[in-house]
Amino acid sequence: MVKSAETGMRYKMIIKNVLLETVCGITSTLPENEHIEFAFAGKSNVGKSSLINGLMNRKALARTSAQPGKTQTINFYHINDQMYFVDLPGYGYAKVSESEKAKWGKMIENYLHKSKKLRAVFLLIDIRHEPSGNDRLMYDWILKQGFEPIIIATKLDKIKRSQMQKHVKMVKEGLKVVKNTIVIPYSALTKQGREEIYEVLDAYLKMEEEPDPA
Ligand SMILES: Nc1nc2c(ncn2[C@@H]2O[C@H](COP(=O)(O)OP(=O)(O)O)[C@@H](O)[C@H]2O)c(=O)[nH]1
Ligand SMILES: [Mg+2]
Repeated sequence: MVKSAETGMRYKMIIKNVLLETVCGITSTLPENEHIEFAFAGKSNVGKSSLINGLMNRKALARTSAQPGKTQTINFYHINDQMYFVDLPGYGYAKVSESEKAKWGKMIENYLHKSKKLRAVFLLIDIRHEPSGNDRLMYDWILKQGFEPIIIATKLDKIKRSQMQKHVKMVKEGLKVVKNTIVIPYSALTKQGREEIYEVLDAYLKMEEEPDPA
C-alpha cells in the first residue's frame, strides 16, 4: 500500500509481481530471506490458498484444491520484491500419519522459531464453526513462539450478514484470544475484508521503513 506523503491519502496495495520463490519439503533447508515475511496457518480446506491468491490478486497461483492436505510444503511467495507470504502446511488432515504430522509440527515450529524475517502470523478459522481442538492448539502454539496471531475468519459469504458479529465472538471465545487480538472476517468470493488485511500488512511494512517512532 502506498500513502502519498503530500496528501496522506490511502491507495490500494498494488501487487506488481509475485513469484513462488521457494518450496520447502520436510527435509529442506529454510531460506534466509532479505524481505519481511507473513505466515498463514490453518487447518486444511479453511481457505488458505484462496486467501493468499486473493491477497496476491492471482486466480490460482497458490493451489486451491479439492484434495485437502495435498500441499505438504512450506511455500514462499515473493511479492513486489518487498515481502513474502509464507503458506504453511494445513493441519487436521486425517489421512496424514501421526509420524508425518509430528515431522511437520517440528518443521513449522522450526520455521516460526528461526525465521529472522517473520513479522506476523495469520491464523485462519472458518467463520461458520466453533474453533476445533487443533485450532486452539495452533493458536496457543503460535503465541508460545512469541507471535500474537491475527485471526482471519474465512468463508464470510457462507453466513448471513446479520450473523457476523455473533460468529466473530464465537471464534474469539473459542480460541480464548488475548486482549486486542485482531479478527478480520474475509470472503474469497467477494474479497470482503481484503482492505483490512492490506492495512495490517502495510503497518508492518511501514515499521520496517521507520523502525522506532519513539
Ligand atoms: N464460499 C467460499 N468458499 C471458499 C472460501 N475460501 C475458500 N473456499 C473454498 O474452500 C475450499 C478450500 O479452499 P482452499 O483455499 O484450497 O483451502 P486450503 O486447503 O486452506 O488452502 C475450496 O473449494 C475453495 O473454493 C470463501 O471465502 N468462500
Ligand atoms: Mg492450500
